[in-house]
Amino acid sequence: MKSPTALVTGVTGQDGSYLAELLLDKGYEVHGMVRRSSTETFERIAHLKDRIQLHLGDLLDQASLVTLLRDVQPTELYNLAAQSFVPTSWVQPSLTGEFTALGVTRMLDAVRLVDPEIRFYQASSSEMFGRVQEKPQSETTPFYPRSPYAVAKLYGHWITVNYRESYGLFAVSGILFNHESPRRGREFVTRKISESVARIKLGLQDELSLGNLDARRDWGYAPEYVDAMWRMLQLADPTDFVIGTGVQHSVEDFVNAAFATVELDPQDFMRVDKSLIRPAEVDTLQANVEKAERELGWRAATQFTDLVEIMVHADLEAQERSSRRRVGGPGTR
Ligand code: NAP
Ligand code: G4F
Repeated sequence: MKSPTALVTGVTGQDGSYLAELLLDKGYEVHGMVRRSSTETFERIAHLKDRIQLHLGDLLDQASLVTLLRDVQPTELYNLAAQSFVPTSWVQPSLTGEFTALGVTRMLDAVRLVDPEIRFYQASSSEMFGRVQEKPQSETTPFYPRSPYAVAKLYGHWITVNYRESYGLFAVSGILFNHESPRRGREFVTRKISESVARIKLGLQDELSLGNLDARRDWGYAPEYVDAMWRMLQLADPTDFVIGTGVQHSVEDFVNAAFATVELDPQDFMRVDKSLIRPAEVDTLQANVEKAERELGWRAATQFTDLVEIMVHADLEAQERSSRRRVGGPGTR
């Protein structure tokens, strides 16, 4: 029998790389959509390159999506591609809308036209809760987006629900709270902190500049979250889920835990940079994961302090590796 076939958009990103690993482990034939760029962005999937098949495609280009689905004939489609960095969405609001909002419609239309039996996962976000209307946030909490990114994600969420209801597609929206790992993009706050703390420990950097230290997030470990995505597509009927740990911490908590990992005092290195404060902030996010625990049998396993340690240790190793390639190598504070 032919193995199940999955297509992952955003396969070069944090989640795409972990999802590709998970699907390979489960015996899937795995295909990834990548967009053309003058330099390759395949660092996170370099170790998988002989086991997955990559295809050119872009969320901005409807024809490329239709052709891709015709060529790959997936049974499952995970739509993870997006402009995913919130601050950039104020600088490029229209482009963010094209990728992160209309890109979802283009993908759903491709499914509808090529093969409506394809099971479709949409990467929705807890940012949609924005100025939270209820604590903690569940699948029934009203939305109040606070950035062009969150507004675009909300469109992507509702168009997924709408195509499910209009055309009977097996289309689900996973409303995921922040999830992090050593593969997290360097501009997101957790990775910015873990990498800076590692560099400070090794004497390669003097200070860490951050914006709002009071923001609170529900941070989990990314490899566990891609398992929740897969579980959603195995259900008998399509339905949406909130995925998170149910526990929240502040940015300052993350800073303190990261410096504690390397036995340094944050007060000696921390600086607040007001230019990093956002035009409109999401102050607090915390997931209500009852539905996921009940219907998916999914629960976050990695605790906050373990996540911080995983990230700081990975960045220490990465910095030490690259320093060894430089003459002299690093010192240690
Ligand atoms: P990420 O690391 O930023 O990866 C984004 C991916 O999207 C990259 O592979 C990128 O390709 C691709 N992409 C961007 N624009 C594209 C376009 N026009 N056409 C094709 N591909 C495009 O994001 P992530 O953290 O893995 O998150 C995955 C998804 O989940 C995103 O949709 C994000 O918004 C959403 N989400 C993330 C979190 C989280 O905490 N991580 C929480 C909730 C929702 P390049 O390599 O070419 O740039
Ligand atoms: O790490 P962040 O940039 O993540 P944010 O904005 O919560 O968005 C991430 O999670 C969403 C899920 O809720 C995803 F949908 C989205 O794609 C992305 O993955 O910022 C977290 C918090 C913010 O409140 C921000 O103001 O950290 C605060 N912060 C303080 N100083 C900073 C900084 N954020 C960044 N990126 N850089 C700073 O220097």
